[in-house]
Amino acid sequence: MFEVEPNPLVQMKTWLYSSALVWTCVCGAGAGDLTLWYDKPAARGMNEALPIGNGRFGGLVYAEPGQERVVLNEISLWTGDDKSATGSYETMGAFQMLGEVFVQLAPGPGGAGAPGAGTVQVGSYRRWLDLATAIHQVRYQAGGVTWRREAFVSHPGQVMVLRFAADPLAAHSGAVRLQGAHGETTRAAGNRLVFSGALANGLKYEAQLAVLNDGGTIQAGDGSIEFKQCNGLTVLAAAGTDYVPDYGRGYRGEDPHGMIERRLATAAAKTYGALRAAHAEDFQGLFNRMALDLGKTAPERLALPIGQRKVLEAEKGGDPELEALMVQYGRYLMISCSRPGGLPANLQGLWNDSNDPPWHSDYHANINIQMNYWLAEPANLAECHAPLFDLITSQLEPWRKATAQAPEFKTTAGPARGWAVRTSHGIHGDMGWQWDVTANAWYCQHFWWHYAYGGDRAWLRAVAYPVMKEVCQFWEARLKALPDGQWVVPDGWSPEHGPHEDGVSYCQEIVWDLFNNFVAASQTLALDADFRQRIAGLRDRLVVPKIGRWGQLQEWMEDRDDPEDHHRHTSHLFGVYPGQQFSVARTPEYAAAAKKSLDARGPAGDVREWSFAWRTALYARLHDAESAYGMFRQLFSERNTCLNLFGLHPPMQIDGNFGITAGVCEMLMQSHEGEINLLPALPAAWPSGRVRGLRARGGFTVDIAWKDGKVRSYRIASAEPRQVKVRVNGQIRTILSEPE
Ligand code: FUC
Repeated sequence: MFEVEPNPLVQMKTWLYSSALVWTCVCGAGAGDLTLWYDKPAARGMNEALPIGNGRFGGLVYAEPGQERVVLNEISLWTGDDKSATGSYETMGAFQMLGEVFVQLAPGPGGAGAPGAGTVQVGSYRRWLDLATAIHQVRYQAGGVTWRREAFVSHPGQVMVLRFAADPLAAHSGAVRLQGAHGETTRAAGNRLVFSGALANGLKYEAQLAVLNDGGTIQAGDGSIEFKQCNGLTVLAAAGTDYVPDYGRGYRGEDPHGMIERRLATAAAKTYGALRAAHAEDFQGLFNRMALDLGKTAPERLALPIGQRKVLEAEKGGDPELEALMVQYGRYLMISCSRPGGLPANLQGLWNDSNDPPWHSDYHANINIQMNYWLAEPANLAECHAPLFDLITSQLEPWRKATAQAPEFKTTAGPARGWAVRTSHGIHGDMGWQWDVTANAWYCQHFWWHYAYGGDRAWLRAVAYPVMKEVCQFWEARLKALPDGQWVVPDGWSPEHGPHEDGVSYCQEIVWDLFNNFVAASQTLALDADFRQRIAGLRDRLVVPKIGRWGQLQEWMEDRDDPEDHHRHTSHLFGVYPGQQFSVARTPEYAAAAKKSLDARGPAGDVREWSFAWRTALYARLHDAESAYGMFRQLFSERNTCLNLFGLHPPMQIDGNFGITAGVCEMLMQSHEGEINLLPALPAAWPSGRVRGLRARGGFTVDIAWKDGKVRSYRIASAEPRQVKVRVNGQIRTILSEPE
């Protein structure tokens, strides 16, 4: 722990030294700052219901008085198969909804906490999601009783848990129903409800509920479980499919039935308190690694429901606790929809109430899936990155076949070597729409990052390196030489913008990034010296984007950028972020040109929620703190986020939620230039604050406390003490990191 100025902030010192303890208190006691709360039930599911999940099994909770309704999702419930790897968007698979649970509570008094048909008045209604515990709660009064509910999805237990209770103790009567989204018949037996089925691609799936009552009685009805005069009720849900990430097995494994039975039986043998405690402990093991304080919000503002705070924040700012909450929401969502052993977050994360969602709720390779994972390493959730690597490696075989068959990739030497991917893909080797030809190289950036931040050499050698090498081989064969000896990516495309042609900046920058990272990887592992040299040579002769006639970073080789073009993509700025080819320190003229281009894109026009997240990160890399903050604030506007704070790209899209967390991490700390730069883009709106637990490349954990816009103390820790360069208030220091 380093004091920048001796002494003054004893408080901050305490905070940094005993950070775990202090933050437990802050998060626990002041749960208001990490709570999304509402005074009305959710009306429109994707926009208003609150998301819960354990990385694989998810729910959208409506919290209606008199009825709980939860949309169920299972992350591997996908249509599609590799016969559709032809590039037809229509035949590509789509992420499916699993079903819904309804728990209807009969109207009181003495019956339950429901309004019925106007028979019981409901008062003091409140529903909320506490990001610190990952537990959704509902509370309201009816018939002189306070009715309470809780809901969460346990990762250790692999079950969803819905709890119904009342204070003082009161009787619950009603019925639990389970409804599949594909016309299944639900069977009821004992305290269980179950439906199962198979999609047209043969994917088998099943969902089950177990109803556990405290007192009273329960009875299986016609596709429902009826409960009478129970003091409380716990509903457990489990679901699964027979999907396995293995092309060799046709992506099919064991029928999920046995596993679901085991999970429900294990959970049913535990008390509600034990399930809840195990869930919170597991979730907090990830969530509490990073804490953020951007300043205090006025109590009047803090007292408002999140919807009103969001409107005020968009209009006039001034709610730093909501801003910190938005950053932490990205982390909450990542932990809830992307865990080791599962599939990665798709366009809607894990939440979907349709069998025909926009863009199939697929994996979009030209910005969206990558943006989903920008936060994983810097926001200290490296484990959550794993599903992305597993999905990519599980698709390589069908992608190789499709690449070899594609006329686009035929060379005089025969079919292409390696693999490429189209703009959209599913989980069964299926792909749709156009080839996004440099997406293979962009995917490799994530493999490299995971090593660069975490330092696991064995993983680099066994998993990342072979993937990166194969993509380098693809590009070595595909690049085209210009008469002057420079190399271009032939026939590329700046996503969804302009013509297909050679030397598009987006493509040049992504391939540069791949080659640069590959050189570092092969040096680290001391492998393939000759190949490394060839790749380094190609990297150094790749056409570098030019600075154009109005001082902009050109999007194409020809200087045709229009300063009035407000397109949503900022693809040609990849080299600033998430790449690192251009930076303020190393290539100031390119940084200035990138800023020209970015300013011209502007906040209006053809912009989406994810555009603002990307622009926040870009301005942060360009050290333009106020513009970065301006872009971040846009996320609170009605056009960019829903009431439940999901990114709004109708009905919702999750990339902006993840991207904005990454963008703010870049505002607070950067580590791409061989140094750890503290507060490179701190806006005036955050004069004092603290962050604990950011991750920097090289395996460092970074805590910073600042006041009056200046770093006051910081701590850099790593597994082994190591020398590290730190830029503090503009000055470079070399320090020894502290043990973790
Ligand atoms: C990209 C974007 C769209 C949308 C889609 C899912 O193609 O251009 O805005 O986010 O992905």
